[in-house]
Amino acid sequence: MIFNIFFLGNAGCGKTRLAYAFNRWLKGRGFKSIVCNLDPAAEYFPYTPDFDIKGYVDARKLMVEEGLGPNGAILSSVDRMLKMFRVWFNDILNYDVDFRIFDTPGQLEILLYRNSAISIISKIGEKGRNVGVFLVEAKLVRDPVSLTVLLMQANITKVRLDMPTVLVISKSDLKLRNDLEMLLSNSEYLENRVVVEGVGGQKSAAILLCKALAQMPWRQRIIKVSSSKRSGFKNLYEIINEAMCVCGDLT
Ligand SMILES: Nc1nc2c(ncn2[C@@H]2O[C@H](COP(=O)(O)OP(=O)(O)O)[C@@H](O)[C@H]2O)c(=O)[nH]1
Ligand SMILES: [Mg+2]
Repeated sequence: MIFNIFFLGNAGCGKTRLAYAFNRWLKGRGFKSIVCNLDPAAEYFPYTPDFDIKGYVDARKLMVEEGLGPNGAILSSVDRMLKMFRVWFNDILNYDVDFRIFDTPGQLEILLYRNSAISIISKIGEKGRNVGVFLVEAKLVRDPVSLTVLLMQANITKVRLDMPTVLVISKSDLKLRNDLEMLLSNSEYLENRVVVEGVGGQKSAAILLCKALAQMPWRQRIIKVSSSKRSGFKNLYEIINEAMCVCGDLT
């Protein structure tokens, strides 16, 4: 069985670096693995992907050809990617692999709200098993309200993309909040911190979000990775495997 691993998360959360670093780690363990860039607007890579969608659909070229702005070009690119799916996906299928790592577009909202993007992911899932890795960038979690919003987004992503998804803290070499793991794994604690630390008129709404989160716990141990330090990859590998085998408790 081939695993299709999708690195997901907000722009800058570390998807591209991790795709590269984790791919190398897998290869170092003797697995056959490739990295596929699915971002038609990716400008720069710190590595050369094995497959680059830009060879087929390039948002920058579409801007010129169709007279579109940057966002319009990305949306049009994703629609085009779906139309041409068989053509480019055949390139990926030519690789004999255990793991396909997919680096996804910078803007998470494209995956969440564009039906074409969701169809593409589901079609990829017809050849192998899809698993999502939602990256929570440690630096962004300065306060419990921002974490609440991120966790909500992770849940929305899981629901929308309809695949087993694990939650991972990225850039863990940077200073973390001391109680980050507790905030992530204990929704009552998170809610208490929102009550104590939350500010502004929407605090009561944030508390309601925490209550909703309590109804959809992640039921997994917290995994921390760092692409800079190349740490946490064994744990990431294990939790990805577990997510595929059991659809329940990963604590
Ligand atoms: N300290 C640190 N920085 C990282 C790490 N991974 C990525 N970055 C930095 O975060 C920025 C965005 O990373 P990138 O992988 O391009 O994020 P993406 O937009 O999600 O693909 C870059 O400047 C990276 O150098 C990490 O593990 N540790
Ligand atoms: Mg990227």
